[in-house]
Amino acid sequence: MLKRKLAPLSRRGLLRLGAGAGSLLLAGCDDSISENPRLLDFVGKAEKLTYGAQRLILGRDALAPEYSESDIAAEFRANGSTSPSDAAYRALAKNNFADWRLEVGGLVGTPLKLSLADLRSLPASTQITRHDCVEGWSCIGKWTGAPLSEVLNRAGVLPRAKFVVFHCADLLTDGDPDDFEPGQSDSTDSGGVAYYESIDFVDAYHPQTLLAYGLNDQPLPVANGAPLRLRLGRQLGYKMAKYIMRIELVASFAQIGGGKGGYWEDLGYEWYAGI
Ligand SMILES: Nc1nc2c(c(=O)[nH]1)N[C@H]1C(S)=C(S)[C@@H](COP(=O)(O)O)O[C@H]1N2
Ligand SMILES: [Mo]
Repeated sequence: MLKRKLAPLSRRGLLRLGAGAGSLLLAGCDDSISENPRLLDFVGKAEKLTYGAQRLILGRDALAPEYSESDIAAEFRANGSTSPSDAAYRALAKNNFADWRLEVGGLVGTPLKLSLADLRSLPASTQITRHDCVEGWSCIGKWTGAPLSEVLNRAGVLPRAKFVVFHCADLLTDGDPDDFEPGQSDSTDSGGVAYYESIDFVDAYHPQTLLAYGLNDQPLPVANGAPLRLRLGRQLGYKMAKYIMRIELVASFAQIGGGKGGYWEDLGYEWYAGI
């Protein structure tokens, strides 16, 4: 069985990836970083500034580039969990997610339970954008979904809320997904910790932030997070939670998981992964 971890967070990989403010500032530096301690120090500081720098220089509300139909990858690469073994999830998938409900709760005026049909009846948005994984690969896909803002506005965000947390169906152990293998019985999930992620309201209300249920004009495949996954224009792939079961609005994520705001963050990755 092939199990993979995310590659260690590499500055050089990140620098090569994107067209974001951080990489514009540091363009051309990547080959010499490891040999030059002062430059390394500069890059380290610049990375810590990324959250603020992106906002000051481009504006964190700036749009990510959108592409044309001819740029779409023939097959969108899947990564991390691709077939959750969780028994409840498998039962929902077997029934084409007809019984799945997205719970929206926490610091909201009106907790919601939304079916896929409910989500599809909200104003839809389609975008062709590039997904950048911290491991150093990119893939362009066409995503369709409901802007997260549409759902948040219906739930009514309470003033104390600072973050939006996405709770997922898949379980992982030390970075290894507990993927379902053919021949395995449906109830043999071996446990682990559920994937989760969080964003702030700059990203939550960004117009390219979608709760996506469609990929390349088809229902979102299980490998890419069916029935619903987050799409962000301006952050790395690991922020884009797949297999979303519940959205929770919180004032702090100190009490959630390991307290760092996400599954990979709890293992040492940056909470803000701007591109
Ligand atoms: N629930 C969940 N979401 C996840 C992951 C995961 O393992 N579980 N992996 C993340 C990573 S590292 C990436 S690059 C993308 C991969 O999305 P894809 O499978 O559509 O390529 O999902 C992100 N969201
Ligand atoms: Mo990733």
